[in-house]
Amino acid sequence: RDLHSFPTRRSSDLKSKTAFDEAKKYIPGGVNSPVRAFKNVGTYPLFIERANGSKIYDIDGNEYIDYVGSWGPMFLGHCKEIVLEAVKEACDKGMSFGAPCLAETELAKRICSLVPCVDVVRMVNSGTEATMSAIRLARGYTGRNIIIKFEGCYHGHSDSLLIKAGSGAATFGGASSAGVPEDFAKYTLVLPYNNIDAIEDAFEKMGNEIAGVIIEPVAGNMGVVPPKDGYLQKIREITKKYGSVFIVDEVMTGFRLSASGAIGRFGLDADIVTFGKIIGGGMPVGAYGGKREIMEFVSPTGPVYQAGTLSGNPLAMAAGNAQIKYLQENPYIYEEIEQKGAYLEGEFKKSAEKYGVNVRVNRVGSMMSVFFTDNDVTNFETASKSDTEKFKVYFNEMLKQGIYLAPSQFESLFLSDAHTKADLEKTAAAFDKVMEILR
Ligand code: KE4
Repeated sequence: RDLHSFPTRRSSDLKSKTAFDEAKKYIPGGVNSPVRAFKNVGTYPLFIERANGSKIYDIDGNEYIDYVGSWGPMFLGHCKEIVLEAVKEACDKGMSFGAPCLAETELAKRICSLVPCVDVVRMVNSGTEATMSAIRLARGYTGRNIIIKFEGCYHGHSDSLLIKAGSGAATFGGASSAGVPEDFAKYTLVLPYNNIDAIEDAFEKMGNEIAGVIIEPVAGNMGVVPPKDGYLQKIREITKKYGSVFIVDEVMTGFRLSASGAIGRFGLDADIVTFGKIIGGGMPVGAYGGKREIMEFVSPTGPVYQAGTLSGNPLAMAAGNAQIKYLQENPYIYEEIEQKGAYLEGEFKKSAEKYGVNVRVNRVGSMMSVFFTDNDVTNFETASKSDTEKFKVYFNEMLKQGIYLAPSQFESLFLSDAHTKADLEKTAAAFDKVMEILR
């Protein structure tokens, strides 16, 4: 089948096309974050008018079941009453003070009470700020420069983390973005995910120069790739042995993969944990926290500077507190969402099998990806062997059936508490049709 010939759009969302042309006159690429431009799926994006529960509605009034959920934050679904009420109430008292407020302490206490290895936590405004600060803290605390990250993991767009893998496993790579001085790359070592030998080699070679290791405990930015059994625990062991800081990036997985995130799901110990997305309930919030003796190196108690005008602002804290509090009071959500994920995974696998389409479905809890490949996907190298032309057809055919997925093979589908059985059945039926097309 010539997959290139598939029409990528239906005619019922032309207002979005016009809106996109207009946006491109004033915003780079017409978007405020690149992945939203739908470049990877060969078409123009939908402009969203509103959302509610598991649904989003474009400016043409079309309804979609939303599996992006603002890339993770909308874990309780859109317009969750308890979150909206909290934000409206906070609004009436003032949007931002630039001074301490009780809501900051409340959210910090919630995070510390839920994540065992977090004694102290600092609020920032995005996941990027959280990981950028965590890296600076690891360097300031250890007095070392080298950071290890993993190929296919994304931790936001700070210079030290926009680095691509080198040719050999333990060789330094180069910048993965223009504008990052090559000199920066020499302090970031990029290793293959799920490869413990590569870590051991790197630490044998330069362990005493390594400030820290940062990892997605379940990768969500190369598509979903779970850690191999014992892999994360091994990294914990090695970093402890060499006095390096172990940074677990839970911006995506935090409070999603369990009431205590991946840390709780895997019984992990980390020195620093970064957060974002769900802790903001849809408002711009990031955070980094960890062991007291490390966190006290952060200004004003220590020499590592970090600051932010709107960090911990009362509106964002109101949204974050409302969402996290609701999760604390309704732990059944985690079992339920596990079952929703298992159902969808099962239905997808059944349909692919029925039509003989080679896919791998990787899932951890409410995070899932469909890779169009016939090899197991355990790292970036195997993920990048997927057939992105087939993904493009999958994405656009699902969209035509009212299913809104992340517009890239290298992203995750996100289930929320708001997705109903009917939503999942409709999604499974839509996927079945796509498999028939792709057989
Ligand atoms: P933000 O700066 O986008 O809030 O967070 C950066 C970040 C850090 N760590 C992890 C594990 C992340 O997944 C992210 C951001 N995730 C992407 C989705 N793959 C955000 C979507 C986008 O870039 O528009």
